[in-house]
Amino acid sequence: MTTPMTSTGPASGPAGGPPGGPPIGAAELLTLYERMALIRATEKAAYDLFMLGLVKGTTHLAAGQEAVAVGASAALRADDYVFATYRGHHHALARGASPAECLAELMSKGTGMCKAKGGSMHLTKATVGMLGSYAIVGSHLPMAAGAAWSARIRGTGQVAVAFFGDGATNIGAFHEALNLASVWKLPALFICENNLYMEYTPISQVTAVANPAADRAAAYAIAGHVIDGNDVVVVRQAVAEAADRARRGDGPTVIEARTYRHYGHSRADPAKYRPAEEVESWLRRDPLDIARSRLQAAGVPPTAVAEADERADRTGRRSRRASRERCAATRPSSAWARTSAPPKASSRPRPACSRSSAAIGCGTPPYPSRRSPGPRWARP
Ligand SMILES: Cc1ncc(C[n+]2csc(CCOP(=O)(O)OP(=O)(O)O)c2C)c(N)n1
Ligand SMILES: [Mg+2]
Repeated sequence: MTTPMTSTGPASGPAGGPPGGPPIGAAELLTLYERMALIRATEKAAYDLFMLGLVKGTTHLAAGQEAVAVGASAALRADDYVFATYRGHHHALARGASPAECLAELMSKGTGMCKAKGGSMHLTKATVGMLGSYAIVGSHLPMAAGAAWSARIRGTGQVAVAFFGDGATNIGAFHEALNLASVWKLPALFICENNLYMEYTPISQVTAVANPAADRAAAYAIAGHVIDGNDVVVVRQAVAEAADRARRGDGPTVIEARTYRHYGHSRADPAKYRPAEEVESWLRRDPLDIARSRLQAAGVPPTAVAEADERADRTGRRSRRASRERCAATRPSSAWARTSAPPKASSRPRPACSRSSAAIGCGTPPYPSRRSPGPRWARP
């Protein structure tokens, strides 16, 4: 049954400040805020490196969706399993991967998280339970069910989490995974990051139900919840409850977290298909702003928040610099030594533009300049 646990996003609920949420200590809230700020800063660095032509292939940035990964990770055990999509930077970083190893992986360096065997779309770090990012839409949901099955057989109490997009709910693997997870009461969490679009298509135009993941959960006798995916506290609470149920042996849960990507689908997408008012309403509900409102309400001094921002930005800048230095100083990963076709230097022409991400809009404007303040890092 679909249960709205809390407020949904602006398309179906009130926009603005955070709803009344579960209790969370001010110190933990500040930690979660800083983690989101760090992810934002790391993706800013990824954007800059991409514009300099240093990232091989493309990137799918998750700016705007950080609260899902950070809130969920805060509710998980260190040994739980996480599976993500090609839009998986935030999940890897939320699980504890370092910005430097993430950026180095994007640049196909031997110092990268997967020693250049993965790249942006396949970030994997088993030591933090990040069991991979997958480019084939929906493919990792049955894998997460398999990991959950393994955990149950071994009696470890671990849960397996699959993060996926709204588009994956129209793929057969989504339905196969939910069905088996329910039949076998697997300790699995299916967390849909419903950002309203599958590539350039509004999910509402190609889906028979309003809540593409949560509404379908009922067909498999799984509880489905729609939550505000931009509120890190709401996500943390929903995932904590679902993980508890799974560990108790009560089976899987579907959580549909409504959120929005600030950028286009990938770095090639100017995202002009999104109505300006829609973009504006979601930018007003930036997960960092919502967390900041919560921090203020919790009495955390603005100086502490500013310090967290500064630490996150500094780490992002350092990681970017370190990755570039390594780029100049080290050879590509030995991964390529085992392939017959070594990677070509990126031949794609990059738009002529400022080297600064403050100038986003370089032919592929991801943010609606003039219509909104844009992302935090690009604001004057
Ligand atoms: C099986 C399969 N079909 C099509 C594609 C091409 N494709 C790549 S991303 C994407 C959209 C997925 O949208 P969604 O699941 O909502 O994730 P989001 O990008 O919004 O995070 C599609 C159709 C693919 N990678 N795999
Ligand atoms: Mg989507």
